[in-house]
Amino acid sequence: MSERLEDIAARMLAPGKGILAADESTGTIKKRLDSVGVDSTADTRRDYREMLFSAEEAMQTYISGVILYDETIRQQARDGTPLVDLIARAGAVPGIKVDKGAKPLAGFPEEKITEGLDGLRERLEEYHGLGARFAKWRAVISISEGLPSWGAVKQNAQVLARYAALCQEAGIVPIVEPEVLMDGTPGGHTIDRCYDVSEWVLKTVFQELYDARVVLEGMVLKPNMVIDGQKLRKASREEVAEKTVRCLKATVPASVPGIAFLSGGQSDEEATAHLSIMNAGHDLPWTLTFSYGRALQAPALKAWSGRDENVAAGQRAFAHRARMNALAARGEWNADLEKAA
Ligand code: 5MM
Repeated sequence: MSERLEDIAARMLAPGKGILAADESTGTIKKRLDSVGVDSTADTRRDYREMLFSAEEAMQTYISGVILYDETIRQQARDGTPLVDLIARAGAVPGIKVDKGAKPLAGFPEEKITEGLDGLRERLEEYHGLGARFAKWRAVISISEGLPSWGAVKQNAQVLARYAALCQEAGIVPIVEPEVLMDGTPGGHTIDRCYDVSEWVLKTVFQELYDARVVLEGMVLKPNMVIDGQKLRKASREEVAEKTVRCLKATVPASVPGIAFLSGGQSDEEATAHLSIMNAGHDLPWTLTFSYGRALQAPALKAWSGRDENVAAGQRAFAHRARMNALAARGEWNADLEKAA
């Protein structure tokens, strides 16, 4: 019998752990590898991800799940072990990105819609067979003068809901990721503008999830934090935490078991600090944790830089960031821990 969605979600939201987003598509991982002078090939992408997934301390102690890309879920470590098995052996849940990226939305210049619903039922069945027990779909909403439009918000929410319903049918927990981008507006936008758009998007998403009969107890939400544009950063860490919690309480039903944030381009330490303040200072109806890509991987990527002799250093850097974020998931992080390390 398949594991219940609620039980998979509980494993993904294990106390004091969080999710590693390692689902960069081929174009994005190329940019990441380029940044440390490594050619992006199937082998180097495998080596990099093998370095992360075989990091015992990080994976066993702080990571509850890993989001993979289609190529990675089919790859093997150098010794022939499927990468999915490395993840499962560490006690983490393997997951898969199933969207096919954000494409221009017809009729809505400058806005995007995430594609990938065609054939999704069959792909989910295959991914389940390959070991995935959760999936991820990212919708992208950009803020600028007069945008987003209602049409773009609504259509992205509808697609997220169709995806989530198909996942649950396949015994796969959907991570629902409506990302309001931090850097949409060229001149930057305020935190209050981010609040308004995030609230609107989340309200719409939960209405569509209800209409699509998605079981909220069997999903995980992956939202942005409520934060001002990167170039305009004025809000204090406390303000970001307070406004994010307020926005989520206004929009996310308590039957959702957990919320795992994206980092969205925040610095490693900012992403950790914000999460910790939210968990320390608030009474929350859901688990609040991380599902970071860049904010978990950046130091590890740099320390590794494509060299076999740096694998241990890369794994140490990954373990450090994972530990800091795991402490934040308990509300127990403080800046001195960074310095001490
Ligand atoms: C890991 O990056 C994911 C997207 O990759 P593509 O743009 O190549 O499809 C991304 O969806 C990621 O899972 C989330 O945005 C969280 O990552 P960050 O870096 O924002 O924490």
